[in-house]
Amino acid sequence: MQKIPVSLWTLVAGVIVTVISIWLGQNHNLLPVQASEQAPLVDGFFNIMFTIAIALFLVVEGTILIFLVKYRRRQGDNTDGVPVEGNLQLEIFWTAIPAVIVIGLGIYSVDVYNQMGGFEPGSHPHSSAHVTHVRGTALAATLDDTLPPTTNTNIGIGASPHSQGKQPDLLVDVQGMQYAWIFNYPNSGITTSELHIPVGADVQLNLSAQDVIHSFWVPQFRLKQDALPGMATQLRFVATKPGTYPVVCAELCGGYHGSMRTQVIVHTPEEFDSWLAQSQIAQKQDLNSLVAVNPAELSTSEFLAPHVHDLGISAATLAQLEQNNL
Ligand SMILES: [Cu+2]
Repeated sequence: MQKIPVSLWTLVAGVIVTVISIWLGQNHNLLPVQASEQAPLVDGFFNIMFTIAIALFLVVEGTILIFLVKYRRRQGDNTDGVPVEGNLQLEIFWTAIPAVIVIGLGIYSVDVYNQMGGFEPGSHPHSSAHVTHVRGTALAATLDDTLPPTTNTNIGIGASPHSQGKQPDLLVDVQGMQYAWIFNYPNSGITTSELHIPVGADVQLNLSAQDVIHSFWVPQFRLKQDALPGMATQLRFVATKPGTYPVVCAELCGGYHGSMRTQVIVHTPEEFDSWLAQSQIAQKQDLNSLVAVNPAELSTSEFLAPHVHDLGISAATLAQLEQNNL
């Protein structure tokens, strides 16, 4: 049998490794659904890194396995192995390849970060707690009494290259504390424990922390931003898929850090408008009208009225029963 040249089987192995790596890099199902404009950028970067990692794994582990079999000690062979010492060309080769990969990934990551808005935090007027821009000069506005003092340092994810110079559609002040998130809508006066936003809207979160460092993380958005005591941070994004996604505190912040969770509800624009209207009414309502009812003061039919559906009888039957009992 004729021997297959090394160059040929190296080529075949290279093609197989490339095909497997590219396929797995695109079909790994390791990440949750993409629900923000930034998510595909992050995933594109992750997939490239994952593809490279699989290729390296296959080449290194595959070589080990082939060598284990091919160069195993045969029966009766008591000779020493071949003494090999240094190979300059090989060393240059295996230093140059990782260097090129790491520099390439570095440049790509900077581009992804720029596309996400990482280089433009703080380029826009904020809510009352932060800064106002007057003819190009940033003037510190008076701080809201209810918020901890914040500096004008702007850290986080700001406008993406295509939203630069534009006002966000929705501003939300987000406060982290041990062990909850509080969302305040400065333009409509609503305060909630869950974040509600409309799909497709350019949302800006102004984050602060009351006590220790917390981190606002929505895995489906592929976004994570620290909330720092005494220092303003921000997170600007566009949600692209209606749904309910978890908000997780991603910075160990104390004994109940693990329970510091809530959710972000991405509404259709119509749903969001009605939620906004309902919340405004609910939060303005006179609290006296919401006082609990003392059941002892109710008549039997009044007391049973909310339960007639579960009892499988109609209100009319109930009235009749009561008549009969009197
Ligand atoms: Cu926390």
